[in-house]
Amino acid sequence: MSDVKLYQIGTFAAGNRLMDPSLGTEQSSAARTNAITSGHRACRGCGEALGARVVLDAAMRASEGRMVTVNATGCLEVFSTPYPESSWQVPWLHSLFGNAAAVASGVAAALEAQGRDDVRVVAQAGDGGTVDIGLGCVSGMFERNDDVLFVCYDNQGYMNTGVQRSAATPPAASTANTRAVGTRTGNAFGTGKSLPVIAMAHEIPYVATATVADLHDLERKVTRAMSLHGARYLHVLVPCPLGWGTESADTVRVARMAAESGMFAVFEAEYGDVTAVSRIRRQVPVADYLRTQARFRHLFGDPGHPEVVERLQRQGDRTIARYDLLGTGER
Ligand SMILES: Cc1ncc(C[n+]2csc(CCOP(=O)(O)OP(=O)(O)O)c2C)c(N)n1
Ligand code: SF4
Repeated sequence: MSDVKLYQIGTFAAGNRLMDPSLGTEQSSAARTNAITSGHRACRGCGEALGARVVLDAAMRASEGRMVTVNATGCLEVFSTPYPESSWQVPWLHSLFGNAAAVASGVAAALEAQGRDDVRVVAQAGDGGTVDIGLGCVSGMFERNDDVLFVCYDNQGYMNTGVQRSAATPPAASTANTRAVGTRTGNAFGTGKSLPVIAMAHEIPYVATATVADLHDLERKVTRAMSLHGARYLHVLVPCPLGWGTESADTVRVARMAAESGMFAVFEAEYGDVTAVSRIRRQVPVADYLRTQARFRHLFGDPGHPEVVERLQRQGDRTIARYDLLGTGER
């Protein structure tokens, strides 16, 4: 007889229920909230699925399950709700691609009109639905200080529709509409925008960034955001194996390298001022981070584009200095 292997794949999986609770992971605790169930159709190793699960589980715990989620069109919506199924265990509304913030503001206003202050509102969208088509609605929500936590899952492109560039796509990345062909080196430098910085400019109560490499940090930031009222913004870096050309098993490692190379700053801000940063423990050369991803492959061919890699290294160095990520105090 062959050995029976038990895998820890989710709270209610048979393997987890048969194990002694003291041996199980936190995920296997029956008391753990479970906002999104397994069985959805995200790609293997999808950072967005991992990020959304951790964010919504933490929000569910913080609100004791009394919450409404508004979800923009994008991968997260598509892979979690193939009609007539749904993976969501929380009240969940699908908005248009660009108006999740406006719909969430409407839900918050309706709750206020009903005199309900016990139900919290969380909006979520990809980077396209946040930094591009959603920007006006997001900015309006910030400006009015509506009582909504808006979460952007930043996979640095329009993944749902076939990996097109967004304003969060890094320079030199090859995407469906910034192809690296011939002398072209992918997405142009000097384009795009930082939504966390734009959110801070609105001086809203809370802005934070995080990655799926540090799930405790992500949970803590959701809990902090849920303890506050008014407009709050959380920007989570979520590697996309399909769009980035990374190995499915490397999602967490790639997210960690993004932070440790300075290509993604992890910090918190309140009312427009940075209040905390996650220091880089072991700095990683930007080239090592880029090499993990096929979307930057053209930079390392023969002859490759060492001048572009150097420019990206300078960008990482600037971010490290701006947020003092090495703790040297040099800005
Ligand atoms: C007005 C409008 N234009 C285009 C689309 C098609 N569309 C659906 S999702 C999407 C891209 C989503 O990208 P993003 O928000 O970054 O989320 P991701 O899929 O990467 O998670 C696009 C272009 C649409 N639904 N509505
Ligand atoms: S395309 Fe990317 S974001 Fe979409 S489900 Fe696959 S891994 Fe996740």
